[in-house]
Amino acid sequence: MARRILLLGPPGAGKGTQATLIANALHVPHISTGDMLRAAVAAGTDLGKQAESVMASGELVSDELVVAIVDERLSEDDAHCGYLLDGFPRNVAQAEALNDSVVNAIGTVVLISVDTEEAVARLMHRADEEGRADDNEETIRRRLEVYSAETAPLVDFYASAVLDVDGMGSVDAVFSRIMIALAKS
Ligand code: B4P
Repeated sequence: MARRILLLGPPGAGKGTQATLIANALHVPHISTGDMLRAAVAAGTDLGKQAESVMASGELVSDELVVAIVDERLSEDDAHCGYLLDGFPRNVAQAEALNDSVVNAIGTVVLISVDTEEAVARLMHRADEEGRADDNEETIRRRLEVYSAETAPLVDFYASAVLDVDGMGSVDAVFSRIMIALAKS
């Protein structure tokens, strides 16, 4: 059966980290809008030029742009047998657009919950390691505000499909919790 999974959680919850592990374990493509947007910025495409300053400020890139790249990605052959969406949808308008797309049946939503200060600490640590343009404290706090205002309402939007997983602790511990929750779902 096709597994269509969506990962939700604030910046720093470990979505990107866990998505890689889950996608490998379940043999489904990992589709990350953050990764696709960063690749577009690095390649200097028109999309990247439009997204770069928005991402650096911690705001959301326009729904129109993001929905278009996700629609295109979901129409590829490897997504027909399931996928793991990481970072999309980011607001109710994007969730409604996903409902209207051809491969719309989200089966399970994994919500990774962490304390705000833990999320900030993880992202500040990544800033030291990787130097991502949006990993400075001011932008991190703005991203967390945007999450609360725009993305957190998706927990109610998907209500009955949501598995709430504790994201505190080691990467391995969180991964085990997610796999146990998915196996029971
Ligand atoms: P994303 O790339 O989605 O970034 P993020 O939410 O900040 O989380 P990320 O997945 O990278 O980090 P994670 O929590 O795994 O988005 C970046 C920007 O792109 C957005 O601000 C927005 O501008 C734009 N964007 C993306 N999607 C969009 C959309 N749909 N619509 C509009 N705009 C969009 O990990 C963080 C750090 O924690 C890592 O360093 C990791 O190593 C560490 N970590 C993870 N798990 C840990 C653990 N258990 N213990 C310790 N450290 C851990």
